[in-house]
Amino acid sequence: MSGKHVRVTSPAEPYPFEFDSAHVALMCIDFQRDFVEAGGFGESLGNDVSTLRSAIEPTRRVLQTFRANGWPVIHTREGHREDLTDLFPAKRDRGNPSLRIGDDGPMGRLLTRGSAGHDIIPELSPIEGEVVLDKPGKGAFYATDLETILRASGVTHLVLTGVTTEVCVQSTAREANDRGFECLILSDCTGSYFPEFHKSALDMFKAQGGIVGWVSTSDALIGAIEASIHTNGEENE
Ligand code: TIU
Repeated sequence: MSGKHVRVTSPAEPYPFEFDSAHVALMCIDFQRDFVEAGGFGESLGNDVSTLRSAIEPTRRVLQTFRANGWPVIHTREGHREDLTDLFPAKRDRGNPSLRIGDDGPMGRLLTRGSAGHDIIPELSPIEGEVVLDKPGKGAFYATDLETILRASGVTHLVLTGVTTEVCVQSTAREANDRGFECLILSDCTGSYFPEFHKSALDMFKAQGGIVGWVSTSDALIGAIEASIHTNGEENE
């Protein structure tokens, strides 16, 4: 492990979220041009993609905090092999869309690895040493080696950011919860094409005493991290 080692207690709902920095990772889920920018997969489904942009700046600040402390970051990208052999017909044809995954759009082939739309937006680009995980489904554990990566590095607590709240973020958080990981979703670092779904997904997540996990904000988490580092941080090599 490298970086600052502290215990952090972040204000959260339904009650504070505690973690040891030696066992935490930040997940940035599917911040891809295909979902966030005009001309991508999200817009091809009829969505107003501008609703997701508010999540970018708070996520950038959380990312900066994790990087400054040397804590792990995992980026995910939803998409498919160029030959589409990992694309179920059920996913390709759902909703009888005019453009399908793999078809050409303004940013290249929709939701297809290697196309410009599949890239992570420049504001949140991964840097050297960060995991970039390609996934064919909504949940980041399905058909990937995410669980192996997390267990191999001793991660037990996840801070989740990304898009969209009720689709890939929620699916990933539920998969993580069933595998015994403690999950905190940052409400301002996630976004949905449907504001009411964003709210409902987070309400469901934290209800019943945190039945799936915790919800907080970027400011609350960053403030708690900075306070912990200030009072009792130790430098590790
Ligand atoms: N359509 C939608 O809201 N989301 C997705 O298709 N994928 C993700 O959430 N990444």
